[in-house]
Amino acid sequence: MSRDVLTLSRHVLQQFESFTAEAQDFSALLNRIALAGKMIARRLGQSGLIEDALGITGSINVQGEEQKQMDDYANRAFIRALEQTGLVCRLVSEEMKTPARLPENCSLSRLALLIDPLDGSSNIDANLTVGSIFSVLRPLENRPEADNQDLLQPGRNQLAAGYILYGPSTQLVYSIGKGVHSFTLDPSLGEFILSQSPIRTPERGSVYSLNEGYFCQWNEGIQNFVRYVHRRDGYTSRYSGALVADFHRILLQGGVYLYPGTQKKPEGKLRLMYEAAPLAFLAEQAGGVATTGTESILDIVPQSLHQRVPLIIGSRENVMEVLNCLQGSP
Ligand code: AHM
Ligand code: MG
Repeated sequence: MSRDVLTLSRHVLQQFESFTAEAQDFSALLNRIALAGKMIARRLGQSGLIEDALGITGSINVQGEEQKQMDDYANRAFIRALEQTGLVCRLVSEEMKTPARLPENCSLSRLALLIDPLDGSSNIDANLTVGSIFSVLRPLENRPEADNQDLLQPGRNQLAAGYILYGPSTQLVYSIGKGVHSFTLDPSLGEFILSQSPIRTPERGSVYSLNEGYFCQWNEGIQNFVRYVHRRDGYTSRYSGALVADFHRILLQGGVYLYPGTQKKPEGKLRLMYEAAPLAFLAEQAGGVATTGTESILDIVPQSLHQRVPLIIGSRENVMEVLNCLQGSP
């Protein structure tokens, strides 16, 4: 089939190489994730026109952050897209303290979906890029009443991971452990069509991406890295405030993204299970690296669903330069 009509669901089937029930389930699951992405993209596109699309809900989420109207909409879009599909039994979200249970799906599905429904939501009210991040795990228990401890698995156990980027076009990037592939939403067809496959991250890039406003709160190692890039020719700074957008640039063009811990918050800001781990899975699949500074993101065994973790992710050579600086030898 010609590349210009290779849809996401067809691509997932092709990745499995044989037409098994598992292949069909993953194809259907990616299709429903894509549906949530289309709903969110449509709402974002009209957000200046619709009442209650912008601003805050007045609620504080499990992270202790003000929930935006679009955070709430995006979370509900994922739940609605997955209800009564038989595809996902539990759904963990940045916006919900405890996972949503979809008991009607549990007799058919042994999968759990973990999401950051709207990443970078501080960008929304200024009409800037945001994203959604997802990760698929197989729970160790299959009872609807399981207490969710069985979801605390290292990122290497992910069966699939990806994100949707709501930029000038809407793109979906995913991996099932067979390389990284990107799709662009064709609004006239209402379909995500293959646009780049496979994606390989360059061994090094010129971009470093971190919020330098926290400079005084970082440890000496991270400060060393920032001083190093300021001294060295060939580095340029890019930081959008949306992890998905900053990571996407680095995935394609190389460089390094950092969200380190601070002296007050050594664990940093980003959540392990639905932000750092899925992006780490994609980074490694594309030939890149993701680490806390001391261990690989994908090796961490989570202690809790909403655990935070420092993140250094991107091209192999750039990440090595950060690690050298952390060890005191820039
Ligand atoms: P969010 O998921 O609540 O939007 O928070 C995560 C976001 C990332 O997208 C982004 O890289 C980071 O927070 C920005 O944080 P800061 O404003 O501290 O630089
Ligand atoms: Mg986020």
